Order: sequence, then structure tokens, then C-alpha cells
Amino acid sequence: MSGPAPILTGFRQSVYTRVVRIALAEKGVAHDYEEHDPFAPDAQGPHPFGRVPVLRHGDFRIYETAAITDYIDRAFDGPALMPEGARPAARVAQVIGIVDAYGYWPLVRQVYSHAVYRPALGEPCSSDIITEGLASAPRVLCALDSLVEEGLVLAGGFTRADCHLAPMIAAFSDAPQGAAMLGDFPRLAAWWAAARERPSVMSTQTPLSPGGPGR
Ligand SMILES: N[C@@H](CCC(=O)N[C@@H](CS)C(=O)NCC(=O)O)C(=O)O
Repeated sequence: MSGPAPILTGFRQSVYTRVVRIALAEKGVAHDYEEHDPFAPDAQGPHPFGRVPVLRHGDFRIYETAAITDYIDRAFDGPALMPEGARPAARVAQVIGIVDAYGYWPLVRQVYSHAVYRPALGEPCSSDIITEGLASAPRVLCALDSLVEEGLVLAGGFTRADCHLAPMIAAFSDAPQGAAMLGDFPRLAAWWAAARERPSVMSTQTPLSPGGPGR
């Protein structure tokens, strides 16, 4: 299946939008893009829970980033973003679950937002929230570091796990405290050192201006 070019609705500074952009870039899928700021007051977007991203492909509309990257991988030609085998595939789902359930909030919404994004935009920020995020982060980074060590995922072949994790670690390590902490997890840090050089990751960077970095 391929059909018309998909349309991604996202927010330039959104890490979840970047996940989808990375997946589209890895698959080589040409697409259109519509900007929507879900944080704007009274924002009326296409997502029933007020989030981004959303993908439209012909008459098919889908939200929830893990579902979107699964769809992109199956619906378009290009290199497979899922590994062969039950265990590596399960590890991919596990990394995505860790990112969503335990990673995004402390790494991005607490550390990155309050140490980098909000200060850059002159928005109020809280050192207590940064401290909370930094307290939660090691458990997340440790779990991911162990998975890298095992070698079934985040181990060279670029998969949906890499797509989902890269924007989160990019944001976290934009904060000096985050970069320092990442160094305590050498296998994960080595994964990131390689992943950040990937063309799909480099081409989807969102610089601080205009509009600020990711969150
Ligand atoms: N579960 C959603 C999470 C998406 C998400 O949280 N997106 C953020 C931007 S990175 C958002 O739209 N936040 C708006 C808000 O929290 O109000 C997914 O997997 O797509």
C-alpha cells in the first residue's frame, strides 16, 4: 500500500512529532506537514486528546505515535523499521513503552522543558521540577542501558525503538544536567553518539529559534 502523500499534523518543537518525522525520513516517505501548537490556549486540533502528532493518509486518520510509526512501517516501502524475530520485536515494543510511560515526562517535560525550553522562551521554570525529573531519570536510563547491553534492540539496525527514543534523549541531553547524567550510562550514551549522526535524526533537529526547541 502507498497511495497519496500522507499529511502529518505536528508541532515543530514536539518530540513526538519528531519521532514520526524520523520514521518518515527513514522510510523515504514524501509527506505534507501542517503545524498545530497543542499548547496554545484554546487550541482546537485534530487530536481528540489535544495532542500532536496526527497522520492522515487518504481517508485514514491515526493518532498515538506508536500506532503511527507502526502504520508508516507497514504502509510504505523502504527499509523495515522492525527487526525479524519475536524477541527483538518485543524489545522494540518495550523501549517504546518505557519511553511513553516512564521516559517522556521526566526527561522532556521536567528536565528539558524547565532547564532549556522555558528559559529560552522566557517562560516560568522551576528548579524543583528539574530536580524531580533528574531524580526519576536514572531509573529510565538504567533500564534502557541494560537493553542496549543485551543487544537485541538499539544495537545498530535502526528500528522504531530508535525512532521513538532519539528525540527524547536529544531533548534530555540538550540540558547540561541531562548530558552529564547520560554519561553515567555508557552503553546508552554510545547508542546516542551513533544515533545522533543518522541523517534522519540530523535532518529533523528543531533549533531553539524560531519558536524554541522541542518539548
Ligand atoms: N500519547 C501521545 C503523546 C503525544 C504528546 O504528548 N504530544 C505532546 C507534544 S510532544 C503534546 O501534544 N502535548 C500537548 C499537551 O500536553 O497538552 C502519543 O503517543 O502520540
